[in-house]
Amino acid sequence: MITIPELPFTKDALEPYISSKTLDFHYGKHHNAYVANTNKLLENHVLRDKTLEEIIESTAGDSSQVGLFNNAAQVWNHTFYWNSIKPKGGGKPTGKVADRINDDLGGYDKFVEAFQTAGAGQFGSGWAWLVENKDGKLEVTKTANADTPLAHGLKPVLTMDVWEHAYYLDYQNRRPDYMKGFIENLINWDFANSNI
Ligand code: MN3
Repeated sequence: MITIPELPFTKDALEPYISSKTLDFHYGKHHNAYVANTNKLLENHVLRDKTLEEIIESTAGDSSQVGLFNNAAQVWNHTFYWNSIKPKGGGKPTGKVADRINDDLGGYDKFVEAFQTAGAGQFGSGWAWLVENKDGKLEVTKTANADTPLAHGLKPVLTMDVWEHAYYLDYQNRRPDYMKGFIENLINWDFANSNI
């Protein structure tokens, strides 16, 4: 049985960058539906007692388990996304993630450029990520639809949802404006630091 974690902030805490109305739908409807669908697909399933991470890793790349993978990965990605943001976040990082961004990505401005390019360049639905790659270096990447770095042996550090449901009520088609608000005002660098 998979459960939906509580949001780590109140629904109006991210305004004006993400509205409470968006969170009503994004958390209350979309994330919730992925949880309900995952539980339905797990009924009588051999993986029903496994953790969410184990379910994702076991079903990745298995064409007979696409529905379970997609829903389980979306549950995980969304929980990671809520933790990736906070009220009065964003701007330049501090701590070890700042040092690692300097060493591995060439500095904060390069990170912003790469993260924006990943988010804008994801055609259709998907996610932009800061991950730690197999060589232990930070890297910016993107995934399509429900796909997640967990399925590729990469360690997620931070994510930005670029599905239209993440921003359409607030920004309509202006994905770059949503990304700007996200990067400058919402990124939870404390969470990123806790992941490396
Ligand atoms: Mn979403």
